[in-house]
Amino acid sequence: MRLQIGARLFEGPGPFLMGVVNVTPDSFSDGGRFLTIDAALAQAERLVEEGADLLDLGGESTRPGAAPVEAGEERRRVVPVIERLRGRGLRIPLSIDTSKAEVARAALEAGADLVNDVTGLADPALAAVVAGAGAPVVLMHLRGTPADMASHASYADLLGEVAAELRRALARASVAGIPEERIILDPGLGFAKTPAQTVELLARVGELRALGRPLLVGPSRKRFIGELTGAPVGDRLAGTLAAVTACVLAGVELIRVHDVAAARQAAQVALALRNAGGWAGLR
Ligand code: HH2
Repeated sequence: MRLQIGARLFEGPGPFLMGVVNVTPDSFSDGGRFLTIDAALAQAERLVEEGADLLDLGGESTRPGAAPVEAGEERRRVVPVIERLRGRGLRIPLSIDTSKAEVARAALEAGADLVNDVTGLADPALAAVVAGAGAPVVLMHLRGTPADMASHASYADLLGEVAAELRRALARASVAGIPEERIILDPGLGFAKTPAQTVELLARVGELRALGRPLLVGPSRKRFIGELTGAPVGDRLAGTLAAVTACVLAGVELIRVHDVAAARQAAQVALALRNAGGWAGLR
């Protein structure tokens, strides 16, 4: 891959690690918000020390059935974190995980470099913000919304349909004036996919490299790992590392994880295995 994201040129096959910073408080009080901002800042700095290549900040949970968050509230959660990270001189590229145009605009103005949209630009207003800012963007595969996506997990040809729908997302971006060179594609593990479909998608994710764009994959702590192992969400690191290994062997360029240090170690070993195997065809 070759893509400028903020101050950094991401060049070569990677893998590059995107560290997850969730700014999603249970409390909506101001006190809760400040506590959350401090926690998010601490988490961001920890992930940078662990070797994250970029950070993904999110102010709304996309878990199935999660309560939707108003744009104003989402903005108030993430913008101060971006401002304070930039205020501390942190130069690591920052991604904003949002599907809302208003949140993306405010985050980009505050210093975010990349928009991570789990809906793959379903909203033309968000596409216009991305195009206007000249920002790179992650287009993830999703059907429906995070609230109702489970009812859309029906495929006759899983890989073929995901690839076709990602191509449609690329077309939406093109119509909005976003050049293809700025786009990263993501198959959306667990989004409108059953655990079994998620496993198939992960096993065959290398086939999506035919779409010609860098791939981002987010396996971290997801439900398919729980279904396979019985492990609760707080105890899925080992399963996550197996999935990280699969991503690296498949040539995935960007991997979204909560546990950066552990993922880096797994990725280093997997990369050595990939290189020893004479992997061909990496961009
Ligand atoms: N997964 C989650 C959120 N955002 N973005 C991309 N591009 N790809 C993903 O796989 C992805 C994503 C869900 O993970 P998490 O951040 O742990 O959960 P939540 O959305 O509940 O904060």
